[in-house]
Order: sequence, then C-alpha cells, then structure tokens
Amino acid sequence: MKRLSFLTICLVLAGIGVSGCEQSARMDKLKEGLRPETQEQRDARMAWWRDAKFGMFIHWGVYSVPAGEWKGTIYPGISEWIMSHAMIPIEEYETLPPRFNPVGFDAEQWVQMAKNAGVKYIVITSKHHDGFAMYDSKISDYDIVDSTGYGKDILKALSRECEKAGIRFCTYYSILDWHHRSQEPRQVEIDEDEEDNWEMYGMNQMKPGRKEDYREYMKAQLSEIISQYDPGVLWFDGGWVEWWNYEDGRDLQKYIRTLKPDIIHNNRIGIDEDLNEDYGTPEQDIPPGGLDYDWETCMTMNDSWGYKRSDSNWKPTKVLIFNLIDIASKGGNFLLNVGPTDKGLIPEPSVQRLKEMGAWLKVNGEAIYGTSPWRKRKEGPTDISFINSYEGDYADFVEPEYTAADIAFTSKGDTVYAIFLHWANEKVLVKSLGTQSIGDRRVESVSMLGIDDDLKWEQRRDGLVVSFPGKKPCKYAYVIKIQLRGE
Ligand code: FHN
Repeated sequence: MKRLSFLTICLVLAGIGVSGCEQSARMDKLKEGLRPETQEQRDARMAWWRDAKFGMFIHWGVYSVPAGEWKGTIYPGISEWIMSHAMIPIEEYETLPPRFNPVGFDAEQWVQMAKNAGVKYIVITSKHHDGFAMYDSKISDYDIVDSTGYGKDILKALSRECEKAGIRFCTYYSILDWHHRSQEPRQVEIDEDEEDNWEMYGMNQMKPGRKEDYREYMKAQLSEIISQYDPGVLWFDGGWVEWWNYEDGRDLQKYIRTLKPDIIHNNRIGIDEDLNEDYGTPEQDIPPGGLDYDWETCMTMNDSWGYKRSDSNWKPTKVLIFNLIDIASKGGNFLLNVGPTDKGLIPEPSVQRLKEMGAWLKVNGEAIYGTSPWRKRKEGPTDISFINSYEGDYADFVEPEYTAADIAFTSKGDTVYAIFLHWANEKVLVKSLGTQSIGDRRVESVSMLGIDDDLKWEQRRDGLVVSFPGKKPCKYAYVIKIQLRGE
C-alpha cells in the first residue's frame, strides 16, 4: 500500500473542510500511529472478512497430549487450560512437547475439509496461553520445530495449503504467556472446592522490570508470523491480565499495522474500546439483537476448545447450521472451533458436522456469504435463538417446535433470502414481504435455492404467498430467494 506522508494527509484533511477540532483529533491519532481511515477505506479493508461469514477456529497445541487428563485425573473445563487447572509447574509441562508427534497431520487434507465445509478463513493458535509456538520461532526454542520429535512447522504447511485453496489464513496469539521468563504464577490461596482455581495462571504476574523484555519478544514473534505466513487476521487473546494496559495494546496495534497496514485484528489486543479495534468477539454466545459494529461469534462444537478425550457434548449439526443462519441474519461472522488430537487428526464428530454444514452451504451459501441483515431479522413465533442459547447437556436436548412460519432473513442488494426453519408441505405466507410491510416495493421473482422448477407465488397486502416445491433440496433449513424491484 502506498504510504502518504504526514504532511500530505494534513493538507488533504485541511482541503476537505474537516473542522478544526475533528482535524486535530485525527492528527493526534495519526501521530500516535493509529489507523487514520475513512469509512470507505475501512469498508474496503474489511470487505473480505465481512463477506466470508464462516471461519474455522483451530485450537491446537501440546495440550492435546494430556487431552484434559493429568496424572490419572480428568480435570473439568477446557483442555488447553490443563496447565492451569492441574497447576502444572513449567518444568513438568515442558515434558509434553517431546511427546507431541502428530504424524497423522495432513495440511492438504485439513484445508480440503475446511473448504468442503464452506469455510472461508481459518484462524489457528500460533501460541496459546501455555506459550508454546506452533511454528518455527527463531527467538525461542519452545516451539514445534525445536522441541518436538515431529520437528515440522505446521503453520507453514497450513498457510501454503490455504493459499492454494483460496482460504484466508489467520492466526491466534495469546498475550498471556505461562512459559515466558518474564511472567510467573500468582500466589493465591487454593480453594479445594473450586474446580479450576484459574487465577493462579489466568491472572499471572509480570516480574518486576521484565515487561519490556516480553513486549520485545511478542513483537519479534508477531513479526515472524506476519512475514512468514501473511495472516489476514491477528486474533489476540489473554490481554485481560493486570499487567497489560491500554498503552501496551496501543503500542502493539501500531506495531502490527506498521508491518502490515491492511491487517485486521480482533478486539482483545487491549482493554479499551478507544483502541479502535476491528471487530468484537462474543464467545460461545450470539448477541440477541446483533451488534452495531463488526463482530464474530466464536464457538466450540463440544465444550472444550482444545482436544479433550472425555468431552462428548457435541452440538447437533442442526444447532450449528441454525447458529450460522442466526448470526448471518444479524450481520456477524461465525468462527467454529475444532480441536485436533496429538496425532494430528480432527475428531470424527467435528469432521461429520463440518461435512454436513458444507452440504447445506453448497445449496444455500448464496443466502449466507456476502449478505447483510435485512430490515427484519426474523418472523414467526419460535425464535431461532431458542436453539442457540441452550447451555446444558446435548444428550437431554429437546428441540423447540419450529413451524413453517418461523423464518430468518438475510439480504444482498435487492434480493431477500427468507430462510425457513421448517419444511412446509403446502403454501407459506411471508408476512414481512406483503405490500403492507414493504410498501411500493414489488416482488419480481421467487425461487428456492437448490430447486430448478418455478414456484407459484402471489404478493398480497398481508404477505407473500409461496407454494413450496414437492421435494426438499437439502436438510435442516430451506431458502426462498426473493427478487424485489421499486424504491
Ligand atoms: O482462555 C481462552 C480459551 O482457551 C480460548 O482460547 C478462548 C477462545 O475464544 N479464548 C479464551 C477465553 O476467552
């Protein structure tokens, strides 16, 4: 990207009549190295990410060796936190990398699986809280190439395959680091009744006078990651610790933006919204009304992010597809997680679900990718969120009774996608598309994605009446595509 000089930008801002006050605020940002973007520039930078809608999160590290179990005890909670849950000292945890040998890892196969699932970007843990790097870091030996028997750089292999497959490669990076020499566990009283006593590691401490050392280390690793794998997104995490502050976040933001001006990063680089981060990251949650800024829900398919042998609380495929529809109707992205095993295999229940999502998206992807929320998010008595807000054991899951009146909407220009959450054996009425609701706008054509035959339809005052075809084009949810005309 061509870089404008500071003087040029001052002259341009003066020329387009920005008020003195606004101008000086923008100048301040410029001087600080924050991104001085117009809305158009931001839209252009964010375009691929907004259109993508569906991404795959990969939590993979040496924690997949114990897979949630330490010295015969199965620890509750997420497996990538085993070091914290089992309060494992660094030297003991360091025995894991030599045991990590993912001989079954096949980058091409993983990326093909993601592609067939309809995934448009992949975000993989380059370094999680345990501090272990999943690529060949030159400034540390605590990485997959230098410390494991496997000895190969999986980020390199995956980023190459992603490039070939047209999938954006992105990386997760934890600010919190349980292995780095600068940090140490917090001395907290252990509560035997508490399940995880997470504060000891989760709110670890920076040793006096060591922060600069660590900031340099992070920058060096991020520079390696950016220059070697060219990630579209840097997905930060773990910046909640007391020793990481606004200034640190801002400094890191400036650094990565200097290295790659069009980089996108999530909102966990710091703790202050003023940092003008690129998007929000609701975790295991779909905001009821969406958010009024860019956002992405990240979610597990079972309960743990990293591979956990004992975790079989898998969400049904239908829940995952309904999540994707719900999120798209509210203008967000869905980042769905897989936790590969220490042998380099993606667990079969995840593979199965991704395959089914891919089959659904192959027919209905047009109603998801590149769409925006329509003027109405949904109609019908049973909210799609009922299925999404379930927090219990999926063995006891009772699905709400959806009917053909339950519809979610997305849109693209003059096209509206009415996504039916239930099959209709007869005529349906889409109330939101009656002339009473959309005024002068007229329906021009109506079809069902995945069905070639014309559908019978009639636009009335009280709604659009559509006759469903005789056969289903797919499972789970069915999309009626409506072309509108008129102002
Ligand atoms: O502590 C992590 C957790 O292990 C996982 O990586 C998730 C993913 O969003 N983020 C943190 C918790 O917010």
